Formats: sequence, C-alpha cells, structure tokens
Amino acid sequence: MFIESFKVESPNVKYTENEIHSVYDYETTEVVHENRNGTYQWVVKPKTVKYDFKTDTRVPKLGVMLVGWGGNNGSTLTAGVIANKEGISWATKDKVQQANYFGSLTRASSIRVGSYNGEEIYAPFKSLLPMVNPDDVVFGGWDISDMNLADAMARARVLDIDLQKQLRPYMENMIPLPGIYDPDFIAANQGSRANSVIKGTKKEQVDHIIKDMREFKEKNKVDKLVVLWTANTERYSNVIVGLNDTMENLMASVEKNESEISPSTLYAIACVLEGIPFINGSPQNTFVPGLIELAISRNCLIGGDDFKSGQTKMKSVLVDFLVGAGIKPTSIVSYNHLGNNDGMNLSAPQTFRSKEISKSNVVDDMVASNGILFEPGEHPDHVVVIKYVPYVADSKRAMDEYTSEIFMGGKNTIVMHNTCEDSLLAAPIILDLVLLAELSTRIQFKAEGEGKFHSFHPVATILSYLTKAPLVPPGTPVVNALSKQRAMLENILRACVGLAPENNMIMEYK
Ligand code: NAI
Ligand code: DG6
Repeated sequence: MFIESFKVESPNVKYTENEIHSVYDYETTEVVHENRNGTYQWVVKPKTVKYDFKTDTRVPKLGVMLVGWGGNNGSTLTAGVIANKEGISWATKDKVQQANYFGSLTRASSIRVGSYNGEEIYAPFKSLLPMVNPDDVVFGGWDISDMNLADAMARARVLDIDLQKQLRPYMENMIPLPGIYDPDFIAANQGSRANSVIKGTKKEQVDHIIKDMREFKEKNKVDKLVVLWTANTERYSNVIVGLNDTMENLMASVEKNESEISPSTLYAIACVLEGIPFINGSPQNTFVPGLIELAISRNCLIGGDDFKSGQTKMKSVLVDFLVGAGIKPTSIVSYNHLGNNDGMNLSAPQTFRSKEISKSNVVDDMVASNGILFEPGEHPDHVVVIKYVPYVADSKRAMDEYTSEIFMGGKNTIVMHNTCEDSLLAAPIILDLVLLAELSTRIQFKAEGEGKFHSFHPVATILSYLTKAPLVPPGTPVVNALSKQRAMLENILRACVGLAPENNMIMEYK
C-alpha cells in the first residue's frame, strides 16, 4: 500500500513550529585488535551512541545556478522542471506523454514505512523530511556559449520536438551569464563555442562570479543558493606544493594569476567564500587540497565528483551482487560511445583521462570487502573506453563485459548493452543533488558528550549515491556500492524523524 505522508509519534521525536527534534540510538560496532594473554585478537564490541538531530523544517526559496547551464544536462534539466511545473504533456509516436521525474531519488522513489494489517506500507522518499519543491526553484547560471536555453535545448537534441515547441516560450529569454573560459583545461574542439567569457585575471574572475551570485539572489529574491558544475570535463589540475596544496597557497595563487588554477576551482572558491554549497558533477579534481581546506575552514558544503548516471551505477550494483554472492569478478571491460558535446570534449586525451580515473575506481570497496575471493591488493582487470560518434548524439551506448570465476574453476561472462539519452539520466540526478544538498544544510546533530549542535562535515558524503567518485573527508572510507550509499542516505533521513534504519529483518512475521 502507498501512503502520501506520515507523522512519527514517539517520545523521542518532537515536532515544533520550525523544527523536528529527534533523539536517536545509533547502533554500531567498534573493532579492536588487542593483545589478550600474549596473542593478538580481533574483538568486536557492539556500541550504542545517542545522537540528537534537529532539522529546520522551514523550506527556503531556492536558487540553483548551473555552471554549463546551456549544455545538454543544463538545458534538459531546466526544460524538465518547467514541463513538470506547467503540467505539460506532448504527443509521442506511442502515446501522450506526461512530464515526470522518473530517475529522481527524491521525487520518484519510495521508502518502506512499516506494515499495516500484514501489508507493507510505502511512502514517497520526499515525505521523510520537508524538501524544496522543484516547482519553486529559480534556475540560472553561466556558460561560455551565449545561446539561449530554448536554442540550447534544440542543439542538445534530447527532448521530443512537440515538447520542445511547447517549452520554447518559457526558455528563449533564459540566457546564461558569461563563464570563465580557459582553453588549457578543456578540449581544443570547444573553442568555437566560447563566445561569452569573463575577461580579467583569476582574482577578477572570482570576484565576477561572486557579484553574479549576489545579483542573482537579489534579483530573484531567493533565500538560498546552490551552485553545481555541469560544464565540460576539465583535465586534472596539477597539485603542486606551494600552489594549491593549502588554503593560503591556493588563495595566493589566485592573487598571482597562476595558470594552473582551473575555472572549476575558481567557481568553487567564489562559492565557498560566499558560503554557497558547490557540487562538482564532472570528474576533474576541482577540489584540490587547498580548496577542501578552504571549504572546511568556512564550513561550506562541497560535494562531488562526477554524476553516477548509467554504466557506473550498474557497475556499483552488479559488482556488489557478484562479490556479495561469493563470485569473483576478474575482468570488467566498459565501452561507451556517444555523440554529444560531452563526447566531443572527451575525445581529447587529457579530458578523457579525468573520466577514465573517475570511472575506474568504482569497485574498489566491493573488491576489498571479500578476502576469500581477492588477495590483498588484488583487483579485477578494469578497462574503460569512450569513443565519440557524432551520429548517435546524446543517445549513449554503453557496453559492458563482466567475466567472473565461479564454482570449481568455471567462468561466467555477463554482457550488457544499454542505450539511453545521457542527459535524461543526468538531469534528475542534478535535481537530487541540489535538493539534498540544500536539505542537508538544514540538519544539525550532536553525539552524546558533544556540547553543541553542528552541521554535517562540509565534504558532503551524504550525496555519494549520486556521484561516481564520492568526495570524502580525509581518513573517511569511500563507499561505492549503490545499495549501501542509498541506505546511508535514507537511514540518516530516517534518524532525523526518529525512525530505525531499514534492516529488512521483518521479525514481526518470523
Ligand atoms: P555539454 O558539453 O552539453 O555541456 C557543458 C556546457 O558547459 C556547454 O554548454 C559548455 O559551453 C559549457 N562550459 C564549458 N566550460 C565552461 C565554463 N568554464 N564555464 C561555464 N560553462 C562552461 O555536456 P553535458 O552532456 O551537459 O555534460 C556536462 C558534464 O557532466 C560533463 O562534464 C560530463 O562529463 C558530466 N557528466 C554527464 C553525465 C551524463 O549522464 N550526462 C554523467 C556524468 C557526468
Ligand atoms: C562518456 O562516458 C560520457 C560521460 O560523461 C558519461 O555519460 C558519464 O560519465 C556517465 O557515466 P556512467 O558511468 O555513470 O554511465
């Protein structure tokens, strides 16, 4: 059975006018390696830590500024939100299609609440805590191409033509602000697109972005802003001692107009200085050590890297299944070809390399979790190939071959072929990222013994479900397995309303 909303009744949960307050027992285990009577032993100690969560339930008017607004993802997301808001439907060769948010965790997925008369009760994911409604979000952003969003949508060739015609009047007056362009960081084939760029030194460019964000907030009367990079994949920046390794060195390098500071890092610096959450949807190392230190020192949310939209999402499900089933994946080969501007940009070796890195480390935690299958340091062969094929446009083809060792020396090969518009996968993920980033800034907590409430660590691991290479604070484990990432996010939100983690034990019926 599906219910639309619910309220938790518990002595541990208090709803006030502006807050939900929950007192929560976090059940965990402590693992120690101890000398017991002369021999070292692993000892596991179950432990309960009391947490207090408080969530501000006042949902702000949210502005979202996309870097690369006029790209395929930016224009598709903007179009999709308008179509949903305006209740637009359009004719396809199959049927009359209604706008929807399929593919969005926050808008189209559900959670299990409990059971009622022997029936499982589910509710929308968004009913867990008050979240911004996409209808109320004001979109804007920057692009190095001055094309308006209606033309950008047409250039993207993603949405059905009947839908595009209906959306055009809403989008033709949306024009991206000029962007920071540095040809050294993206493919040379992007040069002809760059007709709207911010001039000046790096410091002047950062100041320009700050001014843009302030003006956007003021003009649109939004309470809060989130900025997300969905611009071209950049090459990796070199991390150099004295240049970008610390906060001070990074800021000094901006002042000195050092060439190795990338555009994406400049946008991120502007956001952190303004206390505006910044999310990186591409694979490059925007978050150089100096930037991470800056974000931590200012307690400003940063999240990334690289949307986890298709092939990697499947990988983080399939390899988790294989390793969890005691099957040993020994070779993973992933090809894709696509023909959109992202594909063209990735045809340069240095930008491809960023993507290759981000797509390659996505099974490490699953492999490391099973010492029966894998020796320490052993990994499956893992190859990633991307080719640019203009004809297929945004319709990306992803082909994967997984070879595994099974019982008694047997070999098992699974082959998968996925065809799909890349931007239709990415757009709902972008929406989730900004909505969850905003929500997470309204949650505060303290563990027992901690005097004061505080927010989550500024490096937002809570967003990992949505990213290929989750950015984590130094010393924090990286989790790539999709089901674990989803459980982490859902269970934290459940804790905020005093609900136990979903443990699937269903003892009521045993
Ligand atoms: P796109 O090439 O259509 O759009 C990127 C836009 O960014 C372009 O309009 C370009 O003019 C603009 N741009 C480039 N540098 C800029 C700068 N410095 N400042 C402002 N604007 C700038 O690419 P698409 O398909 O929208 O993808 C965007 C990014 O998302 C890419 O880096 C891609 O690798 C990443 N991504 C996409 C996924 C998907 O499923 N579509 C999944 C994972 C990541
Ligand atoms: C080429 O792979 C294009 C990329 O931008 C991908 O579409 C994107 O990284 C999605 O990757 P994945 O592995 O999540 O499908």
